[in-house]
Amino acid sequence: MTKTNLITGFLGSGKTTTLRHLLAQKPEGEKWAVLVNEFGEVGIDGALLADSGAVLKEIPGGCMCCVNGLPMQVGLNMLLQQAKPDRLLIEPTGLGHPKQILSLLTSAVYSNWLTLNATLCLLDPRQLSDQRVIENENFRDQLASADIIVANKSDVTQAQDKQKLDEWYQHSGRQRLLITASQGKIDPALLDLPRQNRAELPQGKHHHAHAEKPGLAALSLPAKQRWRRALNQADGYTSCGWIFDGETQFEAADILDWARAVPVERVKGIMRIKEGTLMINRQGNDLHIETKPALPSDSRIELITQNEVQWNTLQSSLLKIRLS
Ligand SMILES: Nc1nc2c(ncn2[C@@H]2O[C@H](COP(=O)(O)OP(=O)(O)OP(=O)(O)O)[C@@H](O)[C@H]2O)c(=O)[nH]1
Ligand SMILES: [Mg+2]
Repeated sequence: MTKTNLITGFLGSGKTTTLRHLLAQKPEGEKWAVLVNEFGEVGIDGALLADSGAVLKEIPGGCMCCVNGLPMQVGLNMLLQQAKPDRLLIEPTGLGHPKQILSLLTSAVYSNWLTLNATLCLLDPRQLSDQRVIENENFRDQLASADIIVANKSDVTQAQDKQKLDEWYQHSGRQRLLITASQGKIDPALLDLPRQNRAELPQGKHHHAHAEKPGLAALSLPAKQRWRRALNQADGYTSCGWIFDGETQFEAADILDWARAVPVERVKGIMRIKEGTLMINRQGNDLHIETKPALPSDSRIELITQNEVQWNTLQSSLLKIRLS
């Protein structure tokens, strides 16, 4: 039986950061697996977790319960039966449907393969002051379905955010653990806490607002194609992502200016620059970058927003700043 945790949380709350921290503490000799599910088609988090030492499976292109159920089950079965990991950590998209995912994971199909432990929900307490976020049903469900709320980003949390968090916690009714963290640095022992929150889970199939699609592989480029774009839409959000071939390079300053200026809520990218790899991660106005000398095999960047955006205009400016 693989010990399994669902690590939920809204867009940009720090799920992947937390996974990276947890994976860095994996005991030697244990095999861990990660199933990472992204709203966008191009898949960025998988690349961020690629050198983490875990067996990795990606499900891009929408919430994992909405991406065609069968390939998802096949992927999960393969992961459990072939890799036989000691531990499985699942990151659904920040726009995912936690109740439906829990219902899937607790279904008979998996009962002989996994033990579902505590569900962790990452929360950026500042999101409690964002009307568009608190009205989002998925955000509310993520908090409601969690056993442990990780109030992350304590380094940037102000007194008023802390107050909102306390108010929310007091009114949240059900008993669940609340812990504070920065950079997702949580105690891995939390993963062994049992699942206690049995909040009403939906029975049967979730009604999907968009067409089911085959998932299970981050988008790639056909041979000889220099770049391509992929759009996805669900629950009032749109993602637009681009992939560029391994020959294409960008100037770090240009791509950062572009990423800062685009009128969207979330930007994630892994770009090929002259110096190596530039990783871009923007949530709202917070921009975080990392670089490493190794070159990525391609460049990929993804935007997620509730706004009406002229994708073609953004695309033209992105294509213009390519170096080759
Ligand atoms: N200041 C600050 N930034 C953080 C902290 N934790 C994560 N971040 C940053 O927040 C951004 C989003 O973090 P991710 O870990 O990618 O968030 P996520 O929940 O996986 O995002 P999605 O998968 O897109 O929903 C990144 O730029 C991180 O560097 C923190 O404790 N403090
Ligand atoms: Mg993530």
